[in-house]
Amino acid sequence: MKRLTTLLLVAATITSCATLNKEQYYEQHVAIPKDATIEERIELASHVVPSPQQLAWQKMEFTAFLHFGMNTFTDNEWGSGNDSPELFNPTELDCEQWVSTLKEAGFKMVILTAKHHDGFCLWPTATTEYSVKNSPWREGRGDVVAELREACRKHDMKFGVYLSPWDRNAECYGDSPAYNKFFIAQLTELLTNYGRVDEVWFDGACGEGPNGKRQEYDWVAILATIDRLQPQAVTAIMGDDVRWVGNEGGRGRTTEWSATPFTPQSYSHGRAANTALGIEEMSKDLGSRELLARATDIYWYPSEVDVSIRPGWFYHEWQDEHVRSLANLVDIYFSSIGCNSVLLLNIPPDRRGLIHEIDAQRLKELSQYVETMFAHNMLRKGSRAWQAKEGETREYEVTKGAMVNTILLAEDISRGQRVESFKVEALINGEWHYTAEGTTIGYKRLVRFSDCYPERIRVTICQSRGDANIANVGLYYAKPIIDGRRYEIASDVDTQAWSVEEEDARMAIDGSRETTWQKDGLVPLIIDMGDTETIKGFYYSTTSGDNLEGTIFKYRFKVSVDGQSWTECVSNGEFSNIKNNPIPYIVRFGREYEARYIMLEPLQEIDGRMKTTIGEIGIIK
Ligand code: FUL
Repeated sequence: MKRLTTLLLVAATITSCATLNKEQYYEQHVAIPKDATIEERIELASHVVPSPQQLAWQKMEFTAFLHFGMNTFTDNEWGSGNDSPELFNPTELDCEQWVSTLKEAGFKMVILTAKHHDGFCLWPTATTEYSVKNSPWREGRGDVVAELREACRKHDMKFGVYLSPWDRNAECYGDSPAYNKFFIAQLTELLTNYGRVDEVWFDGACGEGPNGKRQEYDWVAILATIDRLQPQAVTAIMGDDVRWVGNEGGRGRTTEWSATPFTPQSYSHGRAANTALGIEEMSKDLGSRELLARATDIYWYPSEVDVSIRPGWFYHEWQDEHVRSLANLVDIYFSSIGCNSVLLLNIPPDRRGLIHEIDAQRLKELSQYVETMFAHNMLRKGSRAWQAKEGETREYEVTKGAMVNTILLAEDISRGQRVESFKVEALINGEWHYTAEGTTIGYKRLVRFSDCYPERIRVTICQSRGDANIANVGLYYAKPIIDGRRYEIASDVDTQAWSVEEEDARMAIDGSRETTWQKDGLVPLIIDMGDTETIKGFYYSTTSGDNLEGTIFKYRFKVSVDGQSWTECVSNGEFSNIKNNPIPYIVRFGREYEARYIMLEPLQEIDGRMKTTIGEIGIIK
């Protein structure tokens, strides 16, 4: 881990066994001289390597997130910070059940939301009264962080903490120096009182404090605290070791460069440097030659795919039937671990304080699937190191009669990431057939292709930044999984009989979020349900596509029996986190309303644009 304070170029000279040439490597960062040619830039990029902490982190591959806290009990995704600590009361909390379930499923580390945006602390902190110590759970003497830490020690599981920088409860939030002090005090408690911590996760969400001012975080001091107290820990997202992949849907990039000009956002010049290059976390291209030609710095800043096993990050009972299917989780596995990323899969404990049976069962299925898939490498001598020149091909013998459909390729990233494209051919009945191709490899790349019975396989490194250091080639069979499930929510009242003023608004009530109603401006949608209904809530989905323009963030929901006088329903008025996680949102009012007419009135779009998009809207009875 290299922090701002030590962000000077650290060059390690090591000997490359195959060539005996001395090569210069740059741990975690290299500055590109202004007048460097493109060849020199590529050479530098290919010699940026991970820090030992980053390498150890990458090797874990499979890590777990545990979102648990006040939201578990209030059914929220983002709490307001005003919910009473009295509400936090898991009846059967058992961290050993969490850790043993996750351990059996093959996870190497767990990261707990020690504090989410609502500010409620899962440990009895001295910094605020808003914590477990004022809850009825264990009569105020409980400490979730300590219990989880102990379970991790017992089951030899690595442990990490999520500490939300955004805090909707702290009065000093927005008073930047005061809050930075408060936040560092919380971090210090977590990093001193609970033994070893291997990852510290700071998400990027940020709001205004009660004083209306935006909080300016002192990242230099925050990261220095980690460096001082837990130097082996990697810092994620608003840290400089681990980069957010750019979405919360489990989608990695097929071209994923760990050596990237993307500057960590926690560096004071981070945003400006990225804007100058026209890149952000979501950008498709974070490492091409074209980007290197314009870059000033290259970082080893590998990607982490964080995604929840359920639609939301926190446990909500209604989502029990929407736990991701095995097929979906396997796709996520291929698109994260199989795309040069670490997978951080969220499994939110429920109100009992247990990992729910459905989630536990799905994890079991996933680990069995992965275990079966990788049980037999059908290719001989794949783990023999191969220093491949650009254009070079290597042939491998395949186990006789084996049916295969997946290739695994791995680079020795301790010597940088270099492969830009590769292809795979299979010898079937004495003839070579094109089988698969890809761009980057990095730590690990998995590519699926149609089932076949090859006698031999040949891999060609088509384009590379210098010699590629191939550490492993494997050939496997991934069993197909039949799964036709799609995630839609159906309205509790049949929408066929509903009427809307404009014909295109039917798109918002046709039972599919693939079809959307879109308007310029923040335009309310009024629906006449035909009959008066007693309703308990509603749901809203934005489009299921990638362009989220018009997605509503803040809203008012109103009902009327005569279409003249309207009542605003009780709700928190925001589809929290919808920008990052654009799933259908269910809003429950906590009481009933009589309604014939309903109105969803947008107040703010996710990026402040004057546009409204409704993929689907429906009623909960
Ligand atoms: C986001 C948060 O807003 C979500 O609630 C969740 O914690 C996710 C992992 O990070 O930024």
